[in-house]
Amino acid sequence: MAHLDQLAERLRNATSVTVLTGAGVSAASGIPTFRGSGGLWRNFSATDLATPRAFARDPVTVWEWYAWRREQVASCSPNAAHEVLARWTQRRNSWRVVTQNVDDLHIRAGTLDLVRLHGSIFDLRCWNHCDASPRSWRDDRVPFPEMPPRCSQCGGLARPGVVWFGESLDPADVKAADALTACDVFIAAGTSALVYPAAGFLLEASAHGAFTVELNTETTDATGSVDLAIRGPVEHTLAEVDALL
Ligand code: BJW
Repeated sequence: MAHLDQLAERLRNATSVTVLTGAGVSAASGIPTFRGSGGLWRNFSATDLATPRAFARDPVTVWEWYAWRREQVASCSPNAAHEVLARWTQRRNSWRVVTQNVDDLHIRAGTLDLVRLHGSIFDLRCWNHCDASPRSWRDDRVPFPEMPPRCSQCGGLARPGVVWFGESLDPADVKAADALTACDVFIAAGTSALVYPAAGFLLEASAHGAFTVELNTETTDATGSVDLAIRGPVEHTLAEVDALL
């Protein structure tokens, strides 16, 4: 309780708050995390499938994985963590959320001005970068009428509109997230803090003088460097802290 009071006190005195979210925030909604025990799919490591190389080698298997995840996300609802964060962004201009999650649960909860570092599972892109198609387009049909889905302009393969390992994030998203590290309180919620550049934002916030917080069920590489680490399910922690504000 002392930790929750400490966080609530910091938040009450804060003008700007940035919350970086990861897969743990959607876990209570029923979406598996990447590196947890439920994060494996068939005989593959989830992170092995999230690469351009995997797609080039076997687009059907990669698309089956994404189609399965799209179905899962479509049947899930936002949980208390998404709802609290959405309310914070609605009530306070400078309280913002930056997410690594490709699901749309922050959006469905009503989060304003969300920065989506790793794209959206409901966006598609042309694998051949054809000139006729936009950079990405939304297609939330679940299931797809044909598998694998195709680019409607050139008829070639479409790919998921997400950021895979080895790919650059959208510079505008990185710039936006970077700017949000200059804040009073920076919270890393439900992320293993292993994947860059997202994992670096916590240290950047600390360098800017932010009070840094980790909300996680487990210890991570970031635990030793934050000002306050609160163990426990983020959906409970955020609901309890919100009630103290
Ligand atoms: C709970 C909970 C509950 C559970 N409550 N908690 C600098 C240094 C080293 C390496 C690099 C670097 N810069 C770039 C790299 C390479 C690479 C990288 O970071 N590799 C590391 C693994 C070392 N980064 C990239 O390639 C990035 N691109 C880039 O930087 O381009 C320039 C460049 C390229 C190459 C070389 C150098 C520069 C792109 C990264 C894209 C990541 N994409 C994915 C897939 C997205 C699509 C998809 O979803 O399919 O994004 S990988 C996957 O990991 C996904 C996630 O967003 C991301 C982060 O995972 P997250 O959210 O942290 O989830 P988990 O599962 O890891 O953790 C969940 C946590 O929740 C756990 O801690 C649980 O305990 C906790 N939890 N339930 C609270 N209820």
